[in-house]
Amino acid sequence: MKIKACLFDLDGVVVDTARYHYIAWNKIAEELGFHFSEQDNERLKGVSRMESLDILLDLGGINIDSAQKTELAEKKNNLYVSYITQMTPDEILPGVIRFLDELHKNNLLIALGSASKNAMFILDKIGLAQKFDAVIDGTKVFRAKPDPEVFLKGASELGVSPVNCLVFEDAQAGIDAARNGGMSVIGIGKGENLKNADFVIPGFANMNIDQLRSWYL
Ligand code: B16
Ligand code: MG
Repeated sequence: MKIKACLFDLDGVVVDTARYHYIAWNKIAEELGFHFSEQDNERLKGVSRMESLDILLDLGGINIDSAQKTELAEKKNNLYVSYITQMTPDEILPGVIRFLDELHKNNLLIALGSASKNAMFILDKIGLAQKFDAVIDGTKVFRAKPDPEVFLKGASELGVSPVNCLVFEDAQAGIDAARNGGMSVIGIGKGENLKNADFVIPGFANMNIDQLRSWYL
């Protein structure tokens, strides 16, 4: 098979931390005095913390200086960390562990490619840290998705050429990042929200190595 390594996004692919991000950002929006809907939250998926804040402030029509921005971002992160501290392995999305184990058994390498600076903390909480051969997160990258940096670093740490890498992503910015890095990409979620993925699947419950082999000969 063409694919030698799989790179997984974290939020929305391995776990559903988007709802914790939403609750935390919503509290910040409430404090600032405007409504922030779940629909608005879709725009923050896969986007870095500071870019997320800029989108939020834009939605609320709020203008503040960079020191205030840093303070708000820190406040949001403290809230977010207080939620993810409670996470357990039960929150791993269906089929993920079985699929990761199947990839390992078939000698494929596995990396995490996440925009989150909290990725390692979450992996520890859900007990998945040992399953990844490489972890690239928001503490190791300088350019946010759709820049391919996070996935290219993952490929390089694994020692696999980008053309032999397959990315699993739930956000358009992440799909674009994979494409910009010259990688194959499978979207997780609904097809109409994910353009330019090779295939789109609802999750890993029905995903297996035979399916991968048939798609990527
Ligand atoms: P943090 P992913 C992303 O994770 C989230 O989708 C996005 O909503 C969040 O703003 C970003 O991480 C940064 O997270 O504030 O924890 O550094 O989808 O790339 O795994
Ligand atoms: Mg994501």
